[in-house]
Amino acid sequence: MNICIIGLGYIGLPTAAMFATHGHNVLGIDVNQKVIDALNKGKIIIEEPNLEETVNTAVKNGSLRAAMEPEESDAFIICVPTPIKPDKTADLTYVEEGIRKILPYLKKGNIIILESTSPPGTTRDFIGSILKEAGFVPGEDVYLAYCPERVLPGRILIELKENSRVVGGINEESAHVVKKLYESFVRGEIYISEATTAEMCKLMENTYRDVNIALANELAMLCEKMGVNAWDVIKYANKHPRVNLHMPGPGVGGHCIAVDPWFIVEKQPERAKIINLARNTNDGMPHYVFEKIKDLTKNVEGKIKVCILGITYKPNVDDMRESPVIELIHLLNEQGGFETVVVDNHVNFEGSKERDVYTAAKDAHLLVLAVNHNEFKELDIPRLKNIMKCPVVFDTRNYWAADAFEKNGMEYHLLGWGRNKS
Ligand code: SAJ
Repeated sequence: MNICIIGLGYIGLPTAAMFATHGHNVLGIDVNQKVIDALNKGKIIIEEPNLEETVNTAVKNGSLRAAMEPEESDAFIICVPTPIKPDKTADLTYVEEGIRKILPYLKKGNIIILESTSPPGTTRDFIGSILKEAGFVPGEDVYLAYCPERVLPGRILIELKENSRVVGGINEESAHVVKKLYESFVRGEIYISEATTAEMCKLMENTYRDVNIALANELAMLCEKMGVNAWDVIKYANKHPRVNLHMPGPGVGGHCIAVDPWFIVEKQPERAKIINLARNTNDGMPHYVFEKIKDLTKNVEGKIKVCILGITYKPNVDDMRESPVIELIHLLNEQGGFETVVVDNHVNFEGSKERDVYTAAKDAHLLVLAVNHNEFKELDIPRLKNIMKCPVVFDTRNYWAADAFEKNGMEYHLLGWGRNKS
C-alpha cells in the first residue's frame, strides 16, 4: 500500500519506519526541512534506540522517503502534536493543517487515520466535518478511524510492535480496514472500537495514572502532618492483592500524563471533578516542595544556596517537557530569592548548572534530590558533609536511606515523612 504519514516526530517517524520495513511504500511529510533532509539520507535527528538503523534500511531499499508536500496515496496517517493552550484546552491547529494538506490528494476509497492524542470527538466531529466540507462522506467515500499509540520513549520500536492497541472507526468497516493495515507490523492484539470511545480510552489511560499519582501526593501531604511515613503506607497497602497506590513526588511531567486529562476536562468541566482536582493537586506539588524547602532553610541567614539533583520529568531520560522541577527552580529563584545550582547531565538547559555533584553542593545549605537518575544513587556522603554549609538533604523520591546520611552526621528529610514535623 502507498502510505503518507503527516508529522515525522517521536511517533510519526517510527511508525513510518515500521510500515516501510513491513511491505509498504511510505512518504513522510514534515514542516521541518532538517527532518526531511536527514530522513532522505537515512538519518534521524531524535534519539531512539535502533530507529536510525530501521530508517536507514527502509530509505536504502526505496520504501521510505520524505517531502514537504503529500502525494496521492491509499492511506493518510496524521501524527502531529496536539499541544495544550494556556487556557488548558487542546490546540488542534496542527491536526487541522494536516487534514487540509491532504485534501487535494484525497480520492474515494482512501483511508484516513488520526494517531495524535486528541479530545473526544476530534475524529468524528472535527475531522469528519472538514472532510464533509470537502465533499467526502466519512465512512462511505473514505474510511476514517482513530488509532492511538501506547509507546514509551526508549522502547518505541519494540512497543509499537508488541503492545496491543485500540482502533476506533467512525463505522465498523473503517475500523476493520485500519486494523488490517496495522496488522502488517503489530504483533499485539488490535481491538476494534468506535472513534470517540478510542479517543476517550487513550485519554483515560494517562488520566488513570494522573489521578492515582495525585492520590499518592495527597497521602504524602497528609502523612507529613501525622508523623507517618507515606512510603511505608504505600509499600504495605500494595501488599493487598487489589491495591496499587502510586508514588508521590515533586509533581507530574512529560507531554502525556500532565496534559491529556485536560482534554477531558475541557469537554465537561462541571462533571470532570476528580480529574480536574487531581490535575491541580499534581500541578501544585512544585509549590508544596518549595514551601518545604523554605521551611528546611528557615534558620539560615543571608543568601541560601540550594543544590538540586535532576531536572528532567522522570529518571534516566533526556526529556524536560513539562518537568515540575523547572517550576520548582523558578519558584526558588524568583519568589524565594534562593541561589540554585542544578546537576543533570542528561540534558542541556539554560541556567546555573554544574556537571559534578560535589562542585554544585559546595557551600550549599540544602541538597534536594528532585529526579532519581541512576547516577545519584551512590553518593560520597562524608564528602558532602564536609563541603556543604549545612549538612541537610531533602529526598523527594524516597531514593536514599535515612541511615546512610544520619550515621555520617547529616540531616535527612523525605517528602511524605512527617517524623521531623510532628
Ligand atoms: N510519576 C509520579 N509517581 C508515579 C509515577 C509517575 O510522580 O507513581 C511522575 C513521573 O515522575 C513523571 C510523570 O509522573 O513526572 C509521568 O511519568 P510516566 O513514566 O508515568 O509516564 P510517561 O508520561 O513517560 O508515559 C505515559 C505512559 N502512559 C501510561 O503509563 C498510562 C505511556 O505508556 C504512554 O504511551 C505515554 O504516557 C503517552 O504517550 O501517552
